[in-house]
Amino acid sequence: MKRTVLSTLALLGFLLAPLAGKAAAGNTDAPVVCNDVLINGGFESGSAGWTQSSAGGFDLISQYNPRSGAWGAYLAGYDNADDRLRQPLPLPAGTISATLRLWWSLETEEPALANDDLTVSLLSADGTTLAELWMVDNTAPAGQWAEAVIDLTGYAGQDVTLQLRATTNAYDLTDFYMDDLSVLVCIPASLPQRSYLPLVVHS
Ligand SMILES: [Ca+2]
Ligand SMILES: [Ca+2]
Repeated sequence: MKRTVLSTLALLGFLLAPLAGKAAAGNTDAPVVCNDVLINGGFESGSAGWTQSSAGGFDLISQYNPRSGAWGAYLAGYDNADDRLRQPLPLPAGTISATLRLWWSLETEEPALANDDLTVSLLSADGTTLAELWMVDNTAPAGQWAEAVIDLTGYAGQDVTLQLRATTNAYDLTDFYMDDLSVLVCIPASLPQRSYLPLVVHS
């Protein structure tokens, strides 16, 4: 009986030793808080959170072809398009992970060549392009929604603005659609936390 008890204690000690070492090393078990920092990523609150510009003068937030809800982003759909949606992103120094997710779809009259495209970029504070993160052109499969997942962790601590931009050439239309965007940012709970107010859904 005594030998059995000792063996059990030894086994427990063996099992607990790595855990104790891990905790003593710190960080690994530090509390983490994750939030979607993107405002109105589903466009259900109209233009809230977004700055838009369109070479054709179009409202880029549309009820034409949303993936979910009643509203989505509809970029291009005309020749010589240059349509942009922008939103500043809070990516504080110390961010553990930051992940952009978006859903996109396209329709096109282009027969073969890649002439029209949709890009996701980060702009720096002065408006110049800091990084082009992701791109799709008119040769991608049309008529279906697909998800893109983009790692933003490397830009933590910088003053960045997300830009979604569609450009087209002078002939053969392409429509680009986006919806259900999110930017999940995880930071240590010890960092100052932003407050996130519920958005009012516009009618
Ligand atoms: Ca939506
Ligand atoms: Ca075209």
